[in-house]
Amino acid sequence: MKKTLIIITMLSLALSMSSLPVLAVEIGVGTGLTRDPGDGAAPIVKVKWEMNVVKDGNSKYLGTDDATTAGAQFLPSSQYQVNKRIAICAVVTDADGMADLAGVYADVFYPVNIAVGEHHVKLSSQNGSATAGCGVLMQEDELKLLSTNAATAKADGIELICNKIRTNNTNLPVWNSGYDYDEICAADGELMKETAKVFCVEKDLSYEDPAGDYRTIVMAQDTDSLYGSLENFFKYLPSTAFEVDFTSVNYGNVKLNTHKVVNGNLTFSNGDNFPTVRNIGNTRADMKVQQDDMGLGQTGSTYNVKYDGRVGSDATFVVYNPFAAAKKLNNTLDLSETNEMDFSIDISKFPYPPAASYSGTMTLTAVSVAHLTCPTLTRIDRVQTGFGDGGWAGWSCPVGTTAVSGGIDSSTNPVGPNGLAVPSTTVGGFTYPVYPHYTYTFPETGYVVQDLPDGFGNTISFHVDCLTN
Ligand SMILES: [Ca+2]
Ligand SMILES: [Ca+2]
Ligand SMILES: [Ca+2]
Ligand SMILES: [Ca+2]
Repeated sequence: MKKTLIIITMLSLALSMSSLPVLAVEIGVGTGLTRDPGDGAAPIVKVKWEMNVVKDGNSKYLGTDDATTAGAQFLPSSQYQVNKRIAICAVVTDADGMADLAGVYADVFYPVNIAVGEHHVKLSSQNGSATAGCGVLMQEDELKLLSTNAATAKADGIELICNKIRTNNTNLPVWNSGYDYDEICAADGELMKETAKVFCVEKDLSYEDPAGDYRTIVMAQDTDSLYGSLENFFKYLPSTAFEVDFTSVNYGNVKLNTHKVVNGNLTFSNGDNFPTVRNIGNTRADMKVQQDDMGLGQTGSTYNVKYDGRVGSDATFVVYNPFAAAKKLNNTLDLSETNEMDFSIDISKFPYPPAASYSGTMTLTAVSVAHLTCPTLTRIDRVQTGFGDGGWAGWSCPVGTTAVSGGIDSSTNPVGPNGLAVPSTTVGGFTYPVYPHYTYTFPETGYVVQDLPDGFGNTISFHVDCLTN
């Protein structure tokens, strides 16, 4: 009986399938679920830290970082496209047993309010967000057991946190409340009993990731979807560094009182005779230059030669005199930016007797410049009373910001056309910048509203969102 039933069911299924219409369009289907709250105990991240990936002669982590300050600090490589690799580690336990642990993860976030600029390129591993900087998620990684060798796993974990780090870098870790070295390293403690274990993952910061404080959350999840977490910040220490593709600047044939310019280019290629500089640190940088008189001497107290230079063909030249203090050049190099350096010379007098050629020394240095900041969005709410029928009103964004969105929040009568007052937009037949009630002066932008012509006046509440430029 049962067998017959199954056959019939299968037949009807086959029939109904063959009669299904062929759909030529996509259908969006909503999906949903609720997380099983589970029972049992949540995992606990007892302690976490970040460290260098440097190892001892036995291929075991040394547990170091790059500054003695509490917590983890790291120096960038200050070398073009050479990453800084760090390890993120944690001691995790679950009262239901280590087998109940489903996974341990680390989320690293870029520093807040630091924009990376247009030249920054993310590593392929930094796939947590579409963008970089401004506090977004850099990436999530899964931590694995420090050692998969059952024979040494316990000893390896104890050696790292209870010996190397506790002894040599004791202020490195951040502790969950109620835990410390005495607790986890006790002779009858959880590491010894293997009811807690050390998990680690290695990840890369790029040479150009901005100096700053990186929020790091370690999260442990168990099979009941219960989780415990612990977060801190590690610091990517600032290093201002640059490299150039030239070891000399040859001004060539120079005539008296003739401003002679040596142009750079955007191609970083050693010895291409077109000066190029690139930022290989993790701060923004201004170039500074200092130069001797190339043996051209003085007339009275005035040098017979002066120079100028700039970074980028959009920049204004800055003049510098021989032996003067290092002069800062325009413009600032953003993170990992490559740009040309243009130099020029202007000789007002050749000393007598003139030589056939002159040579001297130029010294280039760089100084750090504050990071770019992130755009912020501010909403302005406006209640406009006393609209005549069909009347207009609007509101502007503050100087330094641009209107990016807006809308009507409420009104006492029907509202007519309304929209952003920004270049290339039209609202109610009027195109920016001229509206019946007001003419904007670029770069001023805002939001404009017309009452609907229907025989009634109005009170209209609207808002405009202003983004910093
Ligand atoms: Ca559990
Ligand atoms: Ca430290
Ligand atoms: Ca070049
Ligand atoms: Ca009206």
